[in-house]
Amino acid sequence: MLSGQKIVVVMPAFNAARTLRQTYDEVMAQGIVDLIILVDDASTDDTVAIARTLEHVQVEVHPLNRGYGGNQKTCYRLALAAGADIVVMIHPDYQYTPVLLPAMASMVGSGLYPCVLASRILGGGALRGGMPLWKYVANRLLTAVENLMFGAKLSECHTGYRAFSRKLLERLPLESNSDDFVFDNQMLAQILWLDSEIGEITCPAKYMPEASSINFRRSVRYGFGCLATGMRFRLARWGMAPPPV
Ligand SMILES: Nc1nc2c(ncn2[C@@H]2O[C@H](COP(=O)(O)OP(=O)(O)OP(=O)(O)O)[C@@H](O)[C@H]2O)c(=O)[nH]1
Ligand SMILES: [Mg+2]
Repeated sequence: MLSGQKIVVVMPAFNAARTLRQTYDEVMAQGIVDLIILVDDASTDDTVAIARTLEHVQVEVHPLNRGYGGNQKTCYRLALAAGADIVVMIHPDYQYTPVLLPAMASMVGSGLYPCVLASRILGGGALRGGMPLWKYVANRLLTAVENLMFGAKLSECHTGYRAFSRKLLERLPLESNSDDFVFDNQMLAQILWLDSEIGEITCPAKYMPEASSINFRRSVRYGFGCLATGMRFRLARWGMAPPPV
């Protein structure tokens, strides 16, 4: 709880056995989290077995792999059903620090920002944390192009550490989004379309061997998906495509 608001952390998990416990321990150590919802996307390791041993964790298992976006659809649906006032998504691969949870949740809880993104670009956390140079350059270029199309000024559109208010989540037609990684980008486009305020906070990044990292082929597909998302948004602004919400 934070100022009487229920805080639910969602973790879209896929083969996160090696990093789950560490992420969990730090999330709970923040002392504000009421419930963690871990959705397992048909992992082939011990993710589910480990998750089931953890207190305050609701575990949901997809019998078949649906993808990162499909996983998040389940995460947000269950978080709303659990009565969350504030939902924070954090990857269970320990790439983002749970220490920022109270800061992000209070930015949402204050009512100022219905959406808060933890940026690895603001403050230079990405390169310091070992983000491969090609990913960094692609991130900056894609973000620049998308800012133009969205009419936004975000430092990065690609962080996987995000907090949302219940009210905002209830307004987003998330089920219509992709089941793949581009889900994150489509969700952002929907939030921007609603003219919702987005807060950003500096965040360190951590690239270590245990962390899950999207490979080159899927990154390329994700990149083109982002460009398509930006283009559709711009066409919608011009009245030449259906709006994202
Ligand atoms: N549901 C689902 N989740 C996945 C899949 N692949 C990865 N994930 C999860 O999605 C999260 C992000 O995936 P990553 O591959 O680390 O991608 P990323 O963090 O956006 O990119 P990097 O900066 O390269 O690490 C991780 O928590 C994974 O557990 C998948 O096929 N299905
Ligand atoms: Mg990762």
